[in-house]
Amino acid sequence: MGFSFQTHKKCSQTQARVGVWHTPHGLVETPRFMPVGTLATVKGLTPDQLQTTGAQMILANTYHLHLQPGETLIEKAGGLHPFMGWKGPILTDSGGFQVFSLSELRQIREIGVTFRSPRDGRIIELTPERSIQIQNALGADVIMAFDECPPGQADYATVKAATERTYRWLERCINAHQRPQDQALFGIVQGGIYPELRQSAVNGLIEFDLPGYAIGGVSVGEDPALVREIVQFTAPLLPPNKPRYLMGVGTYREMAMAIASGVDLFDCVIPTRFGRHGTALIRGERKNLKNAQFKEDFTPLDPECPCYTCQTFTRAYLNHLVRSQEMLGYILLSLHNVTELVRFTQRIREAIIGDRFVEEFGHWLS
Ligand code: PRF
Ligand code: ZN
Repeated sequence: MGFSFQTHKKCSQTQARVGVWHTPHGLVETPRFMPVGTLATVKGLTPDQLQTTGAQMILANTYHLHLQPGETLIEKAGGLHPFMGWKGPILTDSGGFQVFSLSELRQIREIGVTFRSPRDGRIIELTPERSIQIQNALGADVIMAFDECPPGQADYATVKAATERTYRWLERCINAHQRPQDQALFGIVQGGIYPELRQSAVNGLIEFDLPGYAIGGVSVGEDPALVREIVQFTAPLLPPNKPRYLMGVGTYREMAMAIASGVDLFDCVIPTRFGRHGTALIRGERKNLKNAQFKEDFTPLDPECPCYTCQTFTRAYLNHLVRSQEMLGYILLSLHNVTELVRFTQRIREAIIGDRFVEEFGHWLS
């Protein structure tokens, strides 16, 4: 019932690898994109629809679920799985990152972070222990360490302090974790744009021999050209026999590049956020379905896409729905977009197996 990760195939030209990861709620075939279900719902999609996208593991957020409806209620429901009706694996993020991107009056101290609840103005404290306690109650298969992610432009001294604090917080997370048998605790590598800090963060993390490792602090406002360098430097430092997860990154180019560096898992809100804004992802491009050019376009979004949207509806119909602000339009686009990004990682997986990764996806790697 526990966790095991095997890599079955390595690319001969890059560090890309194909793996199978067993979790208490089923398999994750890597590399793979994970859709985001912040509030215990991947917005707009039922679990049945979500399953048809090829998604295996999905994400939820400690920060949001603690505020609403609260982990005590979810625990009473039997945990996130029965509460939301998703039978596959789930990962929860630890909350610190969301406090910093979403809350007011936030303060960070050695003990943890405090912030004002956007719901009722109450001051809330999240510590490493509290985050793990909440995640133990939520009951996801994978839980994340409570980390400090400084902004992308932070100077060396600031990032160094945050990276060292993240290490001390990891130790507190490990000590607080009550369910190591059925919940895998992942450590998070911080270190910003500084290779030497990334290296010392990795050295600290691997001491604990955790069941998986994440790369955090990427795509947080630093020069986008540096994302690639950081991931290329950091991913190969992580133990090869454990899953590697690049947090909050999910564009085509960044995923292809990260997979080439040996990353296995990704998450991003792009497919559902774009869906809600009437934008379709089609083979690497973004198309706004509101556009007049689709008004009389009686072809599917992508004739090769197996999703229900592409198998059933035309661009003209989607154009009509989006222009009329009908919710079905946003649902159908979200369904397609999630399918498209999961399928992108599935196609890469198949290409690695056939030793055609660089040949087929090389244009994303330059
Ligand atoms: N830490 C955590 N969650 C995250 C990040 C991080 O650094 C990022 C950065 N891309 C996204 N989500 N805990
Ligand atoms: Zn589709």
